Amino acid sequence: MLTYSLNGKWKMRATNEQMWMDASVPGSVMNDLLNGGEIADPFYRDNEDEAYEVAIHDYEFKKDFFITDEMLAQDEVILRCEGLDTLSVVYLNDTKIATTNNMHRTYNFDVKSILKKGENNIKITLYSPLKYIENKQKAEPLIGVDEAVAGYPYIRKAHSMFGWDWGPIIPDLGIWRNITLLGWNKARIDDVYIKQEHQKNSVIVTIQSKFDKWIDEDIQLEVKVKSPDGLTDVKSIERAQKDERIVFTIENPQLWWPNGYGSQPLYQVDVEIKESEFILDKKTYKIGLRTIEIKNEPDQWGKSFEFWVNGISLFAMGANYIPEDSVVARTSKSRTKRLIQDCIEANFNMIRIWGGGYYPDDYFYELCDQYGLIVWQDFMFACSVYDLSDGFERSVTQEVIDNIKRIRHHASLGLWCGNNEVESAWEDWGWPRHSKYRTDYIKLFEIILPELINEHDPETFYWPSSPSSEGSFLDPSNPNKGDVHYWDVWHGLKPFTEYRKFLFRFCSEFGFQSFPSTKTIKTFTIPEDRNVFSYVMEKHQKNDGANGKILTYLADTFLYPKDFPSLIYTSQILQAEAIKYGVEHWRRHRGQCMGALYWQLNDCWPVASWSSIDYDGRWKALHYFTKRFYAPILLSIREEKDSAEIYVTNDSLEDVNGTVIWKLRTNTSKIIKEGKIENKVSALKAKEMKKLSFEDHLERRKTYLECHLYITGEYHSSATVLFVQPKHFQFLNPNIKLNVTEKEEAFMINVSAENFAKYVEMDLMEEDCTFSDNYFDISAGDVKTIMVKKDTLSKQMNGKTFKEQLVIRSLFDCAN
Ligand code: BMA
Repeated sequence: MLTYSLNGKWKMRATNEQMWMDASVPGSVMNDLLNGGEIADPFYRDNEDEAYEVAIHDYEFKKDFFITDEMLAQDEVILRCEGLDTLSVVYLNDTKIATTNNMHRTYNFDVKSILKKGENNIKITLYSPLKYIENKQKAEPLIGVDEAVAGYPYIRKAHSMFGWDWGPIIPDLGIWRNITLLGWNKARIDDVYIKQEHQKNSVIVTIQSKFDKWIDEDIQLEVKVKSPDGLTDVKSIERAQKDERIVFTIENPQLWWPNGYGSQPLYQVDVEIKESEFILDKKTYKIGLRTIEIKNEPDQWGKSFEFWVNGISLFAMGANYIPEDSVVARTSKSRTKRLIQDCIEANFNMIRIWGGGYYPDDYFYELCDQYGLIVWQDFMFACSVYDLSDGFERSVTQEVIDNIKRIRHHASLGLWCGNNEVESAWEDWGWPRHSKYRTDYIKLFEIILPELINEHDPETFYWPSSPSSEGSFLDPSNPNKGDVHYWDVWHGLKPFTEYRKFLFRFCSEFGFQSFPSTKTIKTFTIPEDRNVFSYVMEKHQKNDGANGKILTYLADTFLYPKDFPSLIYTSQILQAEAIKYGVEHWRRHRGQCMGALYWQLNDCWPVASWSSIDYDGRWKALHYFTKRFYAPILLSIREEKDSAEIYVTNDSLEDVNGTVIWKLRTNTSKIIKEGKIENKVSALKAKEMKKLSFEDHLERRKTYLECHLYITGEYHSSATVLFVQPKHFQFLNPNIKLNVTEKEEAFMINVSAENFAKYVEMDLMEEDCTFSDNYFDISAGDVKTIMVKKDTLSKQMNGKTFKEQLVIRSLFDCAN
């Protein structure tokens, strides 16, 4: 096979302009305009408005390239476009070769007869998505979310590019993925499907390969399977037919496990077609040997929704993923890698790719395979009504086939889901019951998509919508069946104590907003903007009135913050406490509830949102809390007015002996009462260790309960609870002390306090780093050691020592 990449330098201009400017592919118009200094950064202050102007125009991209005889001599030559965003016409040597309308598709165009020896040129015209949807919407309006430009459901382009309740309106356009010429001689591999059948101590792996050939001679098919230890097994067929199955039996397989349950060994599968030792075409896949099943069965509570991996029930822990950047060309492998590593660091075992963005790149799934993150993959439909015209149906059918075939072999792929919130929207959002569109819904998500899954990836479970109970508009938000999106806390303004009223079977969305980190805010504001109700701060808040909502919740919980940074900090603590409240409750009921995926992991620009990591990659308090509340073994306290139930949830594969040492303490950390509880906690179970009653001892406003968990004698983790809202607790000045020592690869920080300190935050003045723990509580007399690995430091320390850069505060400091 011959490959000729057309990525790299191109020229670009608006069709109403004369001058061509430099462009880079993969990329986009916005990206090129930014690089060329033609527009200001759309993420800065209120520059977003200018982005809209950009997308009103049509653009053309062009490139000259050189073709050799060798390429022309191939039997087949195609132009492969892995991402055209979105409405395009493609010309090769001034001949129109295609019209496209779906950014999610991979297009292959036969170009053999159009290419010529020597100089060739390609031109791609991209038409304004805004003009297109405006016209469509005028003719026949379709319902969608209010924050996005009306008419977006008409175009197969990431919905959130038109705006969302966390995203700016930047409907960029361009050649957003690889563009390549591919040539084959004699034969080429068309499709490879890998199937696993798990038996007692072996896995039967069937590799089904289809190929095309243009010669009469025999073609040899060779398949190699390389184990994680490097042992290779080879099988071949001398006179291969166009559709062949080769079967390997792998004895004593090394199973792939999600993070927290085991390791992630990967096997490599190489498929080659040859003619007398000459390789004509080759494809390589990395696979993991595992089973993933979803138990969705009637039981005493309703209908379960549980992931089972290799026969083990898994409590799903993770978050919802949205596109990483509103200017897609600014994403990078290294940023994605860091994000996935941050998930692992916070003990995730699952990530849900939300249906309003785009299908991630291959490397996203490769990282999930490598680190053990199960992918819940939505198809790209969300919160809207769709008109299943013939053209739309053809386009999404091909989109779905392209993406199933691209993604299906990944070990991490756990589930395909039809859409985000379309079924529940039809039932709960008061949409007019338009029967043609309701029928279209059933046809697309309950007939066409499951049939396509059945044909191309029958091993993977298909779920019609998130949330759903049984499909077919049958009570999709039923708390006792299937998955649930729970938004009464936040959108419904209910207090987060409300989470405890529900034992959902699987909560695939629930969330709470906070502001991004102060350092991130500084990147898009000038000092006068730094007030949460300023024009610029409200511009960077896409959920209507939500800065006020944060303050409403804050008023219930904390004292009025003394300054802007204190408000940012308390907003993050509030968010972290809210999500922790829900997750700990659901994990205490492992069995009935089997998953919690909070909304949302990341941001696509600097914004106030539900994310736990902000656009600049900074961990909010929530991400540090997540690391604790998603720990495989979790100590949690269910406090009531004057009592507390102590729980240990064991999501490891071993039974453990847990010892909890508890201390009821005053605000000076003086111990009022203490005790020890010992109990065995079985693998994959939650246990109430003990209920403590404190009626006689509780001076509520200055008493807290602290628990330390030891597993087989070794310290594991701690937790504290108050018995009043923090705003009413009588905190004393903790006078926190730090002692820093430098080791070869890390800084060690010993933290101590004179009185009880809550939510101790550590930060560096200018730089960034990851702390081994943050936003923790500390009692007087204790020393807590925090580690900062030097390789997590963002850059040089500007002449200051690490200690000089270190800043610390606790809740006490925010109002004093
Ligand atoms: C969920 C998501 C998104 C939305 C989020 C916050 O419903 O599916 O559509 O951004 O809530 O409102």
